[in-house]
Amino acid sequence: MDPFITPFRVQLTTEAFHEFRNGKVSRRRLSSLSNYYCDQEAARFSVEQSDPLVYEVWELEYEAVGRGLSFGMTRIFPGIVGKEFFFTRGHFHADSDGDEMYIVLSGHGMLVMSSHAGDCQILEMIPGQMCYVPGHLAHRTVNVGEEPLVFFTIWPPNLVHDYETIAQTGFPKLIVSGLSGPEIISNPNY
Ligand code: PAN
Ligand code: ZN
Repeated sequence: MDPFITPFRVQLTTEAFHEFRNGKVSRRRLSSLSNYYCDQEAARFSVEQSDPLVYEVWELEYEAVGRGLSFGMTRIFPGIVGKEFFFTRGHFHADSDGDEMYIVLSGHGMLVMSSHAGDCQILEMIPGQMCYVPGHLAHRTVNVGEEPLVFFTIWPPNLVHDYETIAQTGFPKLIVSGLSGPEIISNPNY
């Protein structure tokens, strides 16, 4: 295999990533995420009604090449389960082995980060801004707006994603819809 990656460019839009030849796309409907939501009754009802598409990810990873930068585009649709806004599963980078950059393209979100010890930090996600995610913190993105939240992410190659820990514990904080907008509350199940 050619050890060098061929130069390329791509527009930072979901349409362009959709057309991207080498990337892979995954789509997550609520039925594959329902265990992650606090209000299990609301999750079950919504799955039965329409099983909405919560988010989709286009990504290109260079694991096989062992060099380069992996990158992806995520689009989270607007929506609510119980009082919780739609979110990504969230994960740790195993062995804290890679930082990541999130570049917000459109929409309004919250980036929830947590250490293994449960120290939680939350950044607002605003278009035109970049959020830096240190490799030792689990991260989940939440769409708190009425439009899709779209962001571009870049991470080092050979990074192992650990989903199991968050699937078991969740995050210490939840982002819920309150009377005057998004609110941060403690996760009663954490
Ligand atoms: C992101 C995420 C993406 C989807 O590219 O993988 O937003 O979230 P989940 O992977 O938690 O379902 C990233 O953080 N990559 O490392
Ligand atoms: Zn990540």
